[in-house]
Amino acid sequence: MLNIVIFGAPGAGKGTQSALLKEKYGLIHISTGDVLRSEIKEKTEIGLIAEDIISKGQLVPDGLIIDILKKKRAEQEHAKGFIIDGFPRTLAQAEALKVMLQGRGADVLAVIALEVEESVFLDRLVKRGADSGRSDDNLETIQKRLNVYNTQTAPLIDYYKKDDKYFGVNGVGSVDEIFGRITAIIDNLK
Ligand code: B4P
Repeated sequence: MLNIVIFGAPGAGKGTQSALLKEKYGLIHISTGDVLRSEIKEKTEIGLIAEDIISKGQLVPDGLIIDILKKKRAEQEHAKGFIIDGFPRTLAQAEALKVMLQGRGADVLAVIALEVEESVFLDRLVKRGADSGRSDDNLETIQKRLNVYNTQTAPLIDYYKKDDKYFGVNGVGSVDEIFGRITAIIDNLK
């Protein structure tokens, strides 16, 4: 089973590249950010909890997001593999993912990290905020998200390096150039 985690700071381009990878390799794309935004739109119980947290740039509780991922995976019992985008974001989530996959005799093949300088992703997110109307794409919230990334999510880099699963990719360039860098890594591992 081909399980790829797309990793990176907010606005690194995870969603953009995941959509292309899903097509190329015939995988199921699970974006925890997209799931949460859809829950908010439909005003579900989860959406009501997540709305305020996301607009403040914080992470929703681990238990809630882990349940979402389990549910999404269970819905796709016979999938060839998954592109997991925006998850894990904490060490507890990484451990939960490991256990979830091991239960099916599977593992994460690679964590592909899009490495982008702060000035580049700040610019991208501010531009996206102007079009998307996303409550978390304004400068003040983006700074908070960055702080959350540095304190809670960046420690996962060492976690996956220890397992030789971490692959850093230069996330600056055209979307096609970056896609080429990622597929070169995946094709080499398959
Ligand atoms: P996400 O939806 O994961 O948001 P993101 O990190 O901002 O997006 P991404 O990196 O995918 O950027 P994109 O491709 O769109 O999370 C949102 C929030 O949900 C989190 O802050 C958190 O509150 C919550 N959440 C989600 N998952 C969670 C979890 N596991 N645990 C707890 N909470 C969780 O790219 C950004 C912009 O750049 C786009 O406008 C795009 O067009 C542009 N772009 C992309 N590639 C480009 C390129 N090569 N050149 C120029 N522009 C480019």
